[in-house]
Amino acid sequence: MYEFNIQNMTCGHCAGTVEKAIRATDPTAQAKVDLPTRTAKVESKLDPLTIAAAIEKAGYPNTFTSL
Ligand SMILES: [Cu+2]
Repeated sequence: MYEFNIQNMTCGHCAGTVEKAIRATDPTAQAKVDLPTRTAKVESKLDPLTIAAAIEKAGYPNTFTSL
């Protein structure tokens, strides 16, 4: 499980866009996007760098840490 800190995720629309980007990259991913803390907890078999790149491509620069 990885926690992504996502810049610019300021409203529900943003959170939805981030969640869609994650699911489009890995349909089997478990993703919990939390707007107030601008984070997403993601359980995925993919390399977290791949997830991070997809979130960034959707317009949200981010960093991640392993949980
Ligand atoms: Cu927004």
